[in-house]
Amino acid sequence: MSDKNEWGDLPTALSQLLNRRFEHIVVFSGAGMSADSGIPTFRSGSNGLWGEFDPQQLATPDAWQRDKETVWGWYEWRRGHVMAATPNPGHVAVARLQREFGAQVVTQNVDDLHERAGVQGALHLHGSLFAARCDRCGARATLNAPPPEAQRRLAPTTCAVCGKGSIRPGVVWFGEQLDDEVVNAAAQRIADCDLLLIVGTSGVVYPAAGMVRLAPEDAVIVEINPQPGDVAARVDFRWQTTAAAGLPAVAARLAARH
Ligand code: BV8
Repeated sequence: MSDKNEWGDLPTALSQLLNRRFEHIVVFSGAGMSADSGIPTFRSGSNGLWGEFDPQQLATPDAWQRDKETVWGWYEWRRGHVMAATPNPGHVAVARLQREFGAQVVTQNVDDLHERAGVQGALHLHGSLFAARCDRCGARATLNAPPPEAQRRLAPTTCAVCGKGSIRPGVVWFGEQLDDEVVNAAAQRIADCDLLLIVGTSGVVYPAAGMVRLAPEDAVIVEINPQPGDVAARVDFRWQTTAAAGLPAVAARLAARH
């Protein structure tokens, strides 16, 4: 059952759930948020020249120690792919939720599509493809444009500060700790929310996935995902749709209420 109205085919039950004023909206996004922008998700997307690798094998300190050039080639391909992509209507809707209702973003994603759609202050639990640092002294490094064509193996640059380390991606690899400050700020946001939109995550990567449990008992929790994930929170409504279709409808519904 859905209301045919200006907010698309929002299911009636969800429309009723959203029929109130929310003061603290949080969008918790995963790789599915960017799927409609052509960015492969972590568990089901194509992996280009690195097809023989499971992304989880490449996104580790061991892979970096074992074969920096393969790992760096992969990250630079991904960075170029994101730069060539554009924010999808889901990203645009999240920026509208922030502009009109002060919504905040906590994301597991390492792309900058939320920011390019206009979102400010998104917390990146797993870092960013657009940050880089020395793997030895930790000095931040600025990145030049990635190579125009994917390079299966690409030598990382040597750190200009210590002259010994290699410049690595500014992301959190499997087996690495998340940044405490980012985690604490994200936890506070979710603990204060009255509407939590969980978008495009399989909910399998911890500790990020477990953070949705911090939402208050009386918060409304909505999952937007074509295949419902394993989200750790109690969910009031699972909408089996894409981020690009679901989020604009939710934003329009909330705008009609406010
Ligand atoms: C930690 C950055 C502790 C890198 C990422 C053994 C050793 C060490 C740790 C562990 C271990 N075993 C388990 C762990 C914990 C591990 C973990 O959780 N593993 C999982 C796989 C079991 N976690 C960690 O290692 C974390 N650190 O625990 O440290 C510690 C303690 C002491 C000392 C040292 C350490 C660090 C985890 C961070 C990993 N880095 N990214 C990079 O990107 O290269 S995680 C990576 O997965 C991405 O960030 C991605 O966002 C994230 C989560 O995946 P999802 O976002 O959910 O994406 P996924 O593909 O899974 O799902 C996509 C979803 O979208 C699907 O549900 C799909 O249906 C949906 N979808 C598809 N299309 C659409 C859509 N939705 C909407 N619209 C659409 N159109």
